[in-house]
Amino acid sequence: MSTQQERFDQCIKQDSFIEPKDWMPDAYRKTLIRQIGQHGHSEVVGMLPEGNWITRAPTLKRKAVLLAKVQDEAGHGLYLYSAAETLGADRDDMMQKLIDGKMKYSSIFNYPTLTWADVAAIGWLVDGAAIVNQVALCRTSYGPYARAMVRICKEESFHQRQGFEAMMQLANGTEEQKQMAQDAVNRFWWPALMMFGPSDDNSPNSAQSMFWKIKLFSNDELRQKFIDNTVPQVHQLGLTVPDPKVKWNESTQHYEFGEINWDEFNAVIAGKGPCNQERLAARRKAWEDGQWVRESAAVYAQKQTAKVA
Ligand code: FAQ
Repeated sequence: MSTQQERFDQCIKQDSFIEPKDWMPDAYRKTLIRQIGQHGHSEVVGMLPEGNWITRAPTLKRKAVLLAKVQDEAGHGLYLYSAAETLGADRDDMMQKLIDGKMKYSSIFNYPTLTWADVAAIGWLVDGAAIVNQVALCRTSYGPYARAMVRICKEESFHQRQGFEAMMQLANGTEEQKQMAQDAVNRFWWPALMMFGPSDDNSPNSAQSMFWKIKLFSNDELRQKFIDNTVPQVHQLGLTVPDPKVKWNESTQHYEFGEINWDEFNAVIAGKGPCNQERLAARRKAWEDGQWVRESAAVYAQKQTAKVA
């Protein structure tokens, strides 16, 4: 075994961070670019379902909060693309792969936001699920990814609270508002559980990613943690979980739950979800419309560099 490989293995064993200039196996680099790139794309595509409601938010306060949240997601995308660049990834190439459907983004953003309650449900459930996954990633083995996660988690935590608070208002409102809240939970509950990825026995990347400590917990472990956190919150809101099998198990100290529809998950990640085409068309348009901005920025940067020289 090469000295470089030994040093890398030692670093992973001792829970030290791998930094951009450190030697790393090609497959480790490739796995990180895949995961961080997909994560960045999820943040950016994730702006679309909620962005859909900015002009229709019910009050000025809700509009201001939603604008701030959507801007935060754009910022998260930028930190993550920057982290991927430290591994040698090219941002334009990642964008091209996204709009060509060659790079994934989170399945959850292929569902529509039909009512205002869906925006509340995304803040509460989707950001809630993202936090469970991302708190663990604050200790992932690649330094720039772990550090990006610390800031992202702080912001996601505000997102989750505003979503819960918006949901609470609906759940305690008129009968119609409560119905709207329940309908949003019914539609977003299962897709939120799918965010954690396939079950452990069907997750091809998990074993290697856990060996390298890119992932510190398995997909099923994190999903269970989310369910344990969230079922009591649903009850606190006076709503119901759309799963008749949800039941507290005293001996395991966890909630039991029903079977996830993996056919639906597989269809969504294969591009056949309700909004896949719409999401990619929106990103493609934004990328094309922004071309002149990128070109102008590059010319400006060149001129500034020439001035300094
Ligand atoms: N959607 O072997 P595994 C957010 C793919 S951020 C789509 O288990 P892995 C913030 C997976 O890529 C949400 N594809 O894979 C926000 C792989 O395909 P590949 C995003 C999925 O990587 C809130 C294949 O299935 N968070 O929401 C999904 O070890 C509100 C086999 O799966 C992250 O990306 C899925 N749900 O584990 C923004 C967190 N699940 O690449 C706006 C970082 C799996 O081999 C508004 N990522 N796949 O072709 C991770 O932790 C991991 O990548 C997992 C998947 C856990 C997502």
